[in-house]
Amino acid sequence: MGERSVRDAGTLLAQARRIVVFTGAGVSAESGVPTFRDALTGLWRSFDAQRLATPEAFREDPALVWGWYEWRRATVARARPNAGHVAVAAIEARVAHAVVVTQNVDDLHERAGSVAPIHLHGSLSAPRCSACARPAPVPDGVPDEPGDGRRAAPPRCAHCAGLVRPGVVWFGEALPTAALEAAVQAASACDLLLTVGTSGLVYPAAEIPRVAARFAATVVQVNPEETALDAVADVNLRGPAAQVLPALVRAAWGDAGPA
Ligand code: BV8
Ligand code: ZN
Repeated sequence: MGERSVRDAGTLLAQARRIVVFTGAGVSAESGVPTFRDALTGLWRSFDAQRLATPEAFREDPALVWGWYEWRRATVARARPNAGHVAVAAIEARVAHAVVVTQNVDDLHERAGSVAPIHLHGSLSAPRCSACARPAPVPDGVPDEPGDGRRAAPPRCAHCAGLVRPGVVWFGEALPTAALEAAVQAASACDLLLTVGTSGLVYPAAEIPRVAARFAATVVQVNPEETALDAVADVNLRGPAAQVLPALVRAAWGDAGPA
C-alpha cells in the first residue's frame, strides 16, 4: 500500500463532511473472527456458509445451524475489537455526519465505541422465535471451548415453544427494511464512502458502495485483495484493516485516537 495513496486518502477523509463507513467480515479478521471467503480460516468452505446460512438448513437440521451460530457467538465473545474497529470509532468521533453500515453480525464495532452501526444482516446477539418472531434471550454465558461446528439444540420460545433462531438475515431472506433504507439514504447523501473488508458480492448490501458512487461520492476501499468493488473505488488501499485504518486516521487528523 503506497504511502502517497494513504496520504491522499487521508486528505480526502479530512475534507469530507458526510462519511459512510461500510464494513464486511474482513474488518473482524484480525480479531480472529473467520471471514466467509478467506480460504485459510474461512467458514465458507469448511462449513459451506452459503448453504448453512439459510432457512432451509435450519428447518432441515436446527441443531447443526444453531450450533454453528453458537460457535461463532463464542468466537466473537472471546475476540477483541482490533485497531481497525477502533479507527472506525475514531472517524465517527471526528466527523459530524458519519454513519457505519456493517454486513457483520458480530458486535465488535459497538465494543470499539461505534455508537449505532446499521446492521444490514442482523446480529448474533438478537435471537428470536422462528414461529412467533418474539425476541428470545441470548443464551447466558459463553459456550465452552467452541468445537468446530458442534451441534446444539436451539432453545424453545417461552411464549409459544417455537424453535429460537439466530437474529441474522439468511440467504433468500429480506434485509430489515429500516436498516436498508437508512443505509441507502446515508450512501446517497455522503461525500465519501470508505468500504473496508468486503468482497462486495452479496446483494443487496453490495449495492451500498455503488449507490454512493452513483451519487458522485468518493469511494475509498481498504482490502488486502482485489474485490468486485475495485471497479467503483476511486482510491484502493491494499492492506489489512487493522494497519491501514489507523494510518488513514493519522494521515487525516494527525493521530489515530478518538477526538
Ligand atoms: C435476498 C448474515 C431476496 C448471516 C449474510 C443467486 C443465487 C442465490 C441467491 C442469490 C443469487 N444472486 C443474488 C442472490 C441473492 C443473495 C446473494 O447476494 N447471493 C450472493 C452469494 C450472489 N442475497 C440474498 O439472499 C439476500 N437476500 O436477496 O432476499 C428477497 C427479497 C425480498 C423478500 C424475500 C427475499 C440476503 C443476503 C444476506 C445473507 N447473510 N450474513 C451470517 O453471517 O451467517 S451474508 C454474509 O456473507 C456476510 O454478512 C457478508 O455480507 C457476506 C460475506 O461477505 P463479506 O462480508 O464481504 O465477507 P467475505 O468473507 O465475502 O469477504 C471478506 C473480505 O475481507 C475479502 O474481500 C477479504 O479480502 C477481506 N479481508 C480479509 N482479511 C482482511 C480483509 N479486509 C481487510 N482487512 C483484513 N485483515
Ligand atoms: Zn414464539
